[in-house]
Amino acid sequence: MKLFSSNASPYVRKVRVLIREAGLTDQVEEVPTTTTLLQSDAALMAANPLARVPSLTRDDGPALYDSRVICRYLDAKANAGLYPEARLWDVLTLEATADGILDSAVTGIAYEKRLRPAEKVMEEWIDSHWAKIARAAKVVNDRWMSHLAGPVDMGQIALACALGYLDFRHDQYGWRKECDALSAWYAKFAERESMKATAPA
Ligand SMILES: N[C@@H](CCC(=O)N[C@@H](CS)C(=O)NCC(=O)O)C(=O)O
Repeated sequence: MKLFSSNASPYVRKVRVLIREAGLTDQVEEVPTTTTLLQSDAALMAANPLARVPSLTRDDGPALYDSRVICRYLDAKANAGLYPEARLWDVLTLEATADGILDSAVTGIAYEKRLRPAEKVMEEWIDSHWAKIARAAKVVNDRWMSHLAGPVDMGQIALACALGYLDFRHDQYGWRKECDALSAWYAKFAERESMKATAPA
C-alpha cells in the first residue's frame, strides 16, 4: 500500500500515527506529496479526484480517502482495536470533533491567511473559525477527560493530531486557555513514540 503523505498535514498525521500504533510500518509506503488547493499533484489527483492527502492506494481495490476512511480500513486490516465496538460512537464523535477542529484550522484559517491576497482576507471569517476551535477544545476539556483517561483509540489519536496542528500553525491563539486538563493530557500523549516520529517539521 502507498500513502500519499505530507509531513505538515494533520489529517495525514492521523494515519501515520495509526500506522505506527497498529504495527503497519512495513506494509505502507509513505510517499511525500506536495499539493495545494491551487496546484494539485497529478498522481494524487489520479488516485483521488479531490486531490487531497491522505489518500491510500492498495492492490486489492480502488484508492481510499479521506483520513477517517483510511484509518478505519487500516485499523480493521491490522485488527488493532482502535475503534472498539463498546465505545464506537464515542470514538467516532471524538474523531469528528478533532476533524472539525482541523477543518476550521486548515481550510478556515490557514488557507485563508496563506492562499488569499492580504486585502481579501476576512478577519470575521477567521475569528468565527477560531471560536469553533476554542469551543470544541473547551467541551473536550470539560466533558471528555474520563474517555481520554481510557485506552488509546482513534478519537484520542485524532484529537492529539489536531492539538499538535494548533501548536504548529496557530500557536498565537493559545488553545490551552481554560483547558488545563486537556493540555496536561496532550503533553503526556505527545510523548508517545508514534507522535514523536510524526511531529510536523
Ligand atoms: N477531510 C479530509 C481533509 C484532507 C485535507 O484537507 N488535506 C489537505 C492537506 S492538510 C489537502 O490535501 N489540501 C489540498 C487541497 O485541498 O487541494 C481528510 O480527513 O482526509
